[in-house]
Amino acid sequence: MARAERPLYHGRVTKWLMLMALSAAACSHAGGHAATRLAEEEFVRVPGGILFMGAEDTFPDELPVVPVRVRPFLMQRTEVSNRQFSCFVAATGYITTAEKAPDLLVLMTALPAGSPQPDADQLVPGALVFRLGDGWNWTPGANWRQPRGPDSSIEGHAEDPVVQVSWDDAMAFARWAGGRLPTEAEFEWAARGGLVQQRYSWGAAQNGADGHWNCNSFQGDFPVSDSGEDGFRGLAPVAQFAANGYGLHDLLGNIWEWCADWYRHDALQQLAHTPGLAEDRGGPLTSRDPDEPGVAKRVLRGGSFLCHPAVCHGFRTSARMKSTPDTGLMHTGFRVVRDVLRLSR
Ligand SMILES: [Ca+2]
Repeated sequence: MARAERPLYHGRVTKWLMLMALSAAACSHAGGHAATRLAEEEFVRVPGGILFMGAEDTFPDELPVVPVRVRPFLMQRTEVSNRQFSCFVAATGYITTAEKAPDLLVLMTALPAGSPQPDADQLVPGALVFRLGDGWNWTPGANWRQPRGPDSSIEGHAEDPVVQVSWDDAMAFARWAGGRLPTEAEFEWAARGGLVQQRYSWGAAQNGADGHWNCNSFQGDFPVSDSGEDGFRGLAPVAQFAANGYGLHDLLGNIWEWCADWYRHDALQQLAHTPGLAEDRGGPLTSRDPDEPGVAKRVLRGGSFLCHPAVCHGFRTSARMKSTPDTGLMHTGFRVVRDVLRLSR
């Protein structure tokens, strides 16, 4: 299977700070400043256990299946929404990666040796936008407020997941919200929803007995036409599909979600060589992607509204994706986890 939706260029930047209109009122409904952060009710407790990570019948980077101990943690029920991200920006004045012009020196340092220098017209704020029939294109002016470019807006989409956010942006939000990004093992464990070695959060079959779709993915003729048989052409607001066994929505489908870990193609092989039972320690210490050697990438999980079962089939519990930490994409966001506080004896 080809990974047709994986873009080849690395997202970034913007110079316009336009503090937009999801107002302070939407952020202060529960009181003062502290209440603008994610409330406890946003989270569910995910129990610890032994995750059989990976799958035997798919991409090589999901091999081998390896047992990993995952500790209990708290996970946000849904993806971070535009409303929640707006509160963060209003409280902090944070400017996302896609809103800043790329620094040429930083960019060239991140690219493999010998890479050509980008044209000057590419060194402007922007991010990657997908259009049916046209694929992925670097789009100046695309950012979380204008996810499909300057002519788009999130007005009326407060409960859509925030997108066009880089790994760095996601980390900044998570710290502000008193949490962190999930490890890759935590994400997979959570996505499995208490089921063991099932392809999807809801079981082995992609669709329900009546043919209904269980998450927001892509139906139709990819990448030309999206028939929207699952009820959504493009992005869906959070929690439009049933929660999994842990009470978590949309870990599969809708958007790819950033994880804390560096991406390595052989991460599961490394875990398999661990003496005794492997513990989730937050992934590899370094990144390696044979598709683009020398480019450090973070893990993405969960698949998106652009995942077609016959193309990338990313909306599987074991499916792995990768991108550079500065990348913004219109199908990529995140959610926050928190540690379970344990009382010492
Ligand atoms: Ca869809």
